Amino acid sequence: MRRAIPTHCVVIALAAAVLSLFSVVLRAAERPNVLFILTDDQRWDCISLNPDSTIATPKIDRLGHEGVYFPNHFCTTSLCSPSRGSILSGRYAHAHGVSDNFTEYPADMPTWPAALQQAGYETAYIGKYHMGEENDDVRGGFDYFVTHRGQGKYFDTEFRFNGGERRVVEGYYTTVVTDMAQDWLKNRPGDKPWALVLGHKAPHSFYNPEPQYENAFNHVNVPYPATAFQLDDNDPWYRQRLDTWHGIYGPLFDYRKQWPDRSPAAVKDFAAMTRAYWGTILSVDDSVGRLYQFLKGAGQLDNTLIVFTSDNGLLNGEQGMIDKRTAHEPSIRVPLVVRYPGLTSPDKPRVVSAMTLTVDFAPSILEICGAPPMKKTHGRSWKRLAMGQADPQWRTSFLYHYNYEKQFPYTPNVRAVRTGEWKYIRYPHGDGGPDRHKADLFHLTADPEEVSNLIDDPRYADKVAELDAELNRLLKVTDAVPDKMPIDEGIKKDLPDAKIR
Ligand SMILES: [Ca+2]
Repeated sequence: MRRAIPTHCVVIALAAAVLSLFSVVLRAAERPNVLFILTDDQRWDCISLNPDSTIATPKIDRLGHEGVYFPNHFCTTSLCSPSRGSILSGRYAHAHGVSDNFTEYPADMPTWPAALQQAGYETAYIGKYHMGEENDDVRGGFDYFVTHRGQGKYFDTEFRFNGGERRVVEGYYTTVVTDMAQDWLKNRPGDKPWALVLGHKAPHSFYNPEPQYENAFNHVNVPYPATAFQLDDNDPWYRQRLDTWHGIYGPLFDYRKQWPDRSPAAVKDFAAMTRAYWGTILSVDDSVGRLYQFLKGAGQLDNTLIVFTSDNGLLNGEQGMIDKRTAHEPSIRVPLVVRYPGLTSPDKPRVVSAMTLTVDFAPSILEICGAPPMKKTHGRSWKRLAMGQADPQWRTSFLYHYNYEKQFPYTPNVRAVRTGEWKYIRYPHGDGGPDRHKADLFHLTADPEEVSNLIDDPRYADKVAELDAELNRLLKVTDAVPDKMPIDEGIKKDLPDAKIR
């Protein structure tokens, strides 16, 4: 005959079990691992959480279906190295000092991985780092560091391992760095929490998809965007750019051999380029799926903060432009998806529509990991937003800036303010005198494709004055005054040096 267990014993046992479970959850919640996946030049509408996406990215989407999707995430400078500097430091480019693609990240500038390392994390960087064009040395803040010089290649890149030997690793870049990430996670000594930044080359130009995805989009018709032909109310520099390295009639990263070509038939080159760009992202999606399964198998999926994002967006023909750098939406909008059950339960996914920025990563990640915040950052932690709590102090506007590059003379200096409804873009000459290019004013909620420049319409004079004052305020609060920038030497037809393309 079974003996009845006294009720109070059951209650005590249950309470103990709940407490122990609670403490496990609490420990995990305090010190999650961090997997930060950083792609290069991926547009915000090239993940299928975005309903306008042509491509399907089910593995990236799954992070959002089990976590938090930020559809209004932006970079503060749409250029690789300055943006990467902002992602690591939480500061605007003028404050961290990486002002172009040839500048090293200052050795004494704090980073969130270094802050986690100091807080007891084991840290690693694997893949494209790209601050300091030819430097593949180990950088501060990382216990393990694998990178390469320059942009890397889609096939057979020469990597340098922890500052030691350089070795060509055969295979497709995206697959190779995913293998390296898994190897590091498998063979890591000790039981510290870890933080790994995985830097992809994809989908950066020149686009070379994996053979299995070379023809994945052959069936998709790819016309020029309508906005490419609606430039009458913009400053002449827009039209001067059309035939250049960064223009829609230009060489399109070698997809067009004879250029400029303004004939309608030349759209075939544009289509081929676009399909290749999309193809490279399919391999990134596979990589995300592999890492997800790996973490799941290792029992680490739910105590890891997974962040999927990119350094900047990409203009793919919009406004007649190829590449990035300008303040237009396709250039500054970036995907951001986060999965961590400490923020939201996987069965309660969340969409956070607030405007988030690259400079928010440092404060957000450190707060989620329970590490002390860094000083002098310009961003804000979105932890509360990701947990579904209101943050009445959240920004309603932000500063975007870009400095003219002699090496890429296709974009003027840019100083812009974006709100939820408006965007105002100035193109200062750089000598402190009056602007020589006409500004842009776009009413984003009515005109999301930025077709109508309202700057000359007297009905919006008050709005321009208001946004100009807000731009000046934002420059001040981000420590950008005096606002130094190069002299704008104009839009040029010259090709950039072959080594830095
Ligand atoms: Ca980039």
